[in-house]
Amino acid sequence: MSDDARSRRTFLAGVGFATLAVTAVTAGQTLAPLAPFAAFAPRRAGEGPQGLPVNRTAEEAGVLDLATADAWRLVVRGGGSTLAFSRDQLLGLAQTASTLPIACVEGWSTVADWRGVRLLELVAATGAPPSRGVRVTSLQPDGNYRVMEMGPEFVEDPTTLVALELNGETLSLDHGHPARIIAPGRPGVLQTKWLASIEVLA
Ligand SMILES: Nc1nc2c(c(=O)[nH]1)N[C@H]1C(S)=C(S)[C@@H](COP(=O)(O)O)O[C@H]1N2
Ligand SMILES: [Mo]
Repeated sequence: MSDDARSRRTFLAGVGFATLAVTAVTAGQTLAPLAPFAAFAPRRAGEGPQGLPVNRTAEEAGVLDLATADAWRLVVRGGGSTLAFSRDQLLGLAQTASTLPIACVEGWSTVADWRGVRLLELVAATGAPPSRGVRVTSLQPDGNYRVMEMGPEFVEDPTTLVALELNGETLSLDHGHPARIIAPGRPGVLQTKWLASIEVLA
């Protein structure tokens, strides 16, 4: 065993309790025993790409290929129609800025500047009435955060976005590229990253 590996092992033995505690509070996520520890650094508030911590990276979520594919489209279903938007097409729609926090139950909350298309506008484009909830599905193949539902009060809120930019830059892969949801007053778990589709609920 190399010196590095040995000191790492000693170090990890010392944090056994902390690792256990983190595993317990993240129950429901499928994580290898040491994975939560490895993810500590980027979860510290104020750190991470684009000045915002990362809850789960694109690689960890298994979305790298789909999230970087030219063929990616955001599918929006409602009012009897199915629309598909490329990222460029979304950027061609009216862009709205929202300053909203991500508040993670794991103990951090960071305010960020988001820019993108109002969810309300995408719902309206299908012809569906605005006072409906939506079901949002991520590119993620599995896991608890793959599907999320949002009530009409959030759909109608003009600050709720399909975000394309974060803190003045193109949304990074780990923060949900090509597009993610950002809505006011919702727990971080519901701020779905790596969008695949949005369905207007009946
Ligand atoms: N698809 C998907 N969206 C997700 C998650 C996830 O694991 N998968 N994590 C959620 C959680 S728990 C939080 S706190 C935020 C964190 O967003 P950030 O990593 O961009 O800071 O994303 C949310 N959106
Ligand atoms: Mo979170």
